[in-house]
Amino acid sequence: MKLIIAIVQDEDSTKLVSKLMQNGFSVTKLATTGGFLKAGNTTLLLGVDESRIEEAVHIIESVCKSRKQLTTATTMIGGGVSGDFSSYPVEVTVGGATLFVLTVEQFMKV
Ligand code: 2BA
Repeated sequence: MKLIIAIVQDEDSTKLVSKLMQNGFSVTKLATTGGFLKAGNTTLLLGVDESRIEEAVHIIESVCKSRKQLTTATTMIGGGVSGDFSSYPVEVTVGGATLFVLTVEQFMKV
């Protein structure tokens, strides 16, 4: 068995969980926060038989869209001598999905 850890955007999570469940995958949904944007995202845990990894990844790919998001970057003005800072908007592309596929040593329900 493998464990897929999928970090997806909140906007895609409801549709993605429904589609995975309709196709017989078990899913645990966690509310998480991205370190860079400090904005909410969703992390899904899926215990998947090795033979169904491709199918799960295909479903995730079909639902999760990449989007542009604005964040703020800060820079020092005047080489930092005056201690002044200026903020400016920066556009980043987020997603579709960030996936980690791990080998599960043991799977038990007790
Ligand atoms: P965030 O950390 O909030 O990152 C959101 C988006 O900001 C990233 O999208 C990427 O486009 C950009 N970004 C992140 N770090 C950056 C940096 N140091 N400099 C410039 N731009 C940066 P994605 O790559 O699609 O990542 C979406 C979310 O997936 C991330 O949210 C984070 O929660 C997670 N993630 C991505 N890679 C990860 C990794 N290697 N380990 C753990 N979590 C990861």
